[in-house]
Amino acid sequence: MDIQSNLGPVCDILLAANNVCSLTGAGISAESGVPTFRGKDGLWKTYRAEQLATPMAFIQDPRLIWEWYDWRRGIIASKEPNDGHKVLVEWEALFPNFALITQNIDGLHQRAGSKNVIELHGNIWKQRCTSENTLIENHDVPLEEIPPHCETCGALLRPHVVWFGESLDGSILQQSFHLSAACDVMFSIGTSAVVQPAASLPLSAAEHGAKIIEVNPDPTPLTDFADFSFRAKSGEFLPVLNDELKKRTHQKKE
Ligand code: BJW
Repeated sequence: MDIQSNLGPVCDILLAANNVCSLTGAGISAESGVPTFRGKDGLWKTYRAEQLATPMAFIQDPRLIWEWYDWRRGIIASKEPNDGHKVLVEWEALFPNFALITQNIDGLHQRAGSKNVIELHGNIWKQRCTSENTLIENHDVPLEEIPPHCETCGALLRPHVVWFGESLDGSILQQSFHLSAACDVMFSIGTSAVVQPAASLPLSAAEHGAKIIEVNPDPTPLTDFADFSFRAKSGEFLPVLNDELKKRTHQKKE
């Protein structure tokens, strides 16, 4: 889809919108240098998902799984939010209601400055006690102990993330479907749109009448349902769209 000729129509829709929602995936952090899962150089190319991101794998070999997360925490800690993350920070102020729903566990949206981030798949900087379910924030890189144990009860800690076959937090999921159903415009940014139930959020938004805008260098299963699908890197496209939006917002005020 040609970017220049479609910026105008997208801005018109956005400036008339009350509720704007954005679903992000690993692709928004790609330009920061955080590996995606399924793209070229994705994490799953060297490690098979079913070997590592499952509760069974953790039960069988907690050390291996924690070593993998420790390695990823090291990568993420050394990276910075990019221009795509930064635009979404500005959108919290630009739109009357803006919701940011992410599948990412890297915390880069928050580091960029986004205040309200709905994390569908958890957060790599949190650990959860396998016995008491308590949450502990931990930013050590590298971890002092692998696998780590709960200081209170001694039980094994696990990463506070959602693995395949595990349910997402019920209230977070309910809130996300509610926001998707209520929005006028939904962005799908940097996600392969294959992992459920996250991939259903834009479809639910479309069913309720929202316009769908996809930003991804590659087509996805969502592309055919999107009103606009921009084949672009989010760190490059979002600033261009944002500049155009700001230009038109100022023109409107004059
Ligand atoms: C750029 C870019 C740039 C590159 N700019 N873009 C229905 C049918 C079949 C299976 C299921 C089903 N419902 C549920 C399932 C099972 C499963 C599932 O969906 N499997 C599919 C793979 C088929 N889902 C689950 O198990 C979920 N739980 C659940 O549904 O519970 C109920 C249930 C239980 C049991 C049975 C049935 C139902 C839980 C899913 C948890 C996902 N967890 C992970 C790991 C998190 C922890 C960790 O990181 O270690 O979450 S998997 C991984 O995928 C991670 C991501 O959040 C998630 C999504 O990936 P994402 O973000 O889309 O990344 P990529 O790499 O896939 O794509 C990157 C994109 O960026 C690409 O398109 C690039 O082109 C693009 N890109 N550079 C913009 N610069």
